[in-house]
Amino acid sequence: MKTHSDQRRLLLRGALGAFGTIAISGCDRLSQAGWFQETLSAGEVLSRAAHKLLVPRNAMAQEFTEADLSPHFRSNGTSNPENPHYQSLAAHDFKGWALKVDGLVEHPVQLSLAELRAMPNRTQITRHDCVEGWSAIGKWTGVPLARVLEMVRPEPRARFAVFHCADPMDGPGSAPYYESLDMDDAVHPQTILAYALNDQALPVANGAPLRLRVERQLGYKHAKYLDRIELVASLDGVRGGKGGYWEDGYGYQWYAGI
Ligand SMILES: Nc1nc2c(c(=O)[nH]1)N[C@H]1C(S)=C(S)[C@@H](COP(=O)(O)O)O[C@H]1N2
Ligand SMILES: [Mo]
Repeated sequence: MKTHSDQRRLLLRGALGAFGTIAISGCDRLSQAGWFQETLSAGEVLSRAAHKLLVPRNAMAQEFTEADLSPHFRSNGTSNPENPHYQSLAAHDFKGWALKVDGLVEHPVQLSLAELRAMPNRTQITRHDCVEGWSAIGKWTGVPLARVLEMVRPEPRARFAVFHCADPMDGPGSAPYYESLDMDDAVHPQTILAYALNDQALPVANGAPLRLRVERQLGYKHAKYLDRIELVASLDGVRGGKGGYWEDGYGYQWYAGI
């Protein structure tokens, strides 16, 4: 009898075979097409296609119980943004802070923490997997991104949500962290803008006052210290064009499904 993971392996082999054939026969034409080289590498197209085939876009990430919680949810990457504006907001319990949501939307908004907390919320206990090789289980509470998108009414040509953060990555004044999702992942029920971790206000080390949780993707997709969500038609015009800080600078995969 085949186990679930055997079935997944067989499916994956089938998918790789099919895409492999297409990739090989179409290889020359593809490598001549400039857009192909500039947007996604062949490996990235393949892994995204295989991931979509194995995990339907509406599949839910596994959720856990309180008994599974990690005793301490560690911090990674920025743990305290080197940004004077952020520091003064933090010193006042983020009272003057607001999340901007704009770009290709009919109704741009700015939402305070109190407004976000008054919206419908979702709590989920999930496992965070960092590409550096550690995992932790945490309980997150926040507003489903889908609710915020309903409020701003994205234009039909909006295809990606870009998350702009408050932490400069190379010292004060440098370009801040950023990430992006396509609309399928943006409206997924477990994609939330979290303001609480383990029933406490989100700590600064984990992205206060608001951070993204996108549970079917790797840790670096979960943008902390959210400042602005911008809806765009294409990632080409955003910073390096690859959709995120690690993608632009270090060749990390944009989709990063787990
Ligand atoms: N703004 C911002 N978001 C970020 C990062 C960062 O450095 N800055 N690091 C990413 C990485 S690599 C991981 S693993 C998680 C870590 O989240 P944590 O600090 O809550 O553990 O945040 C992600 N989001
Ligand atoms: Mo990470």
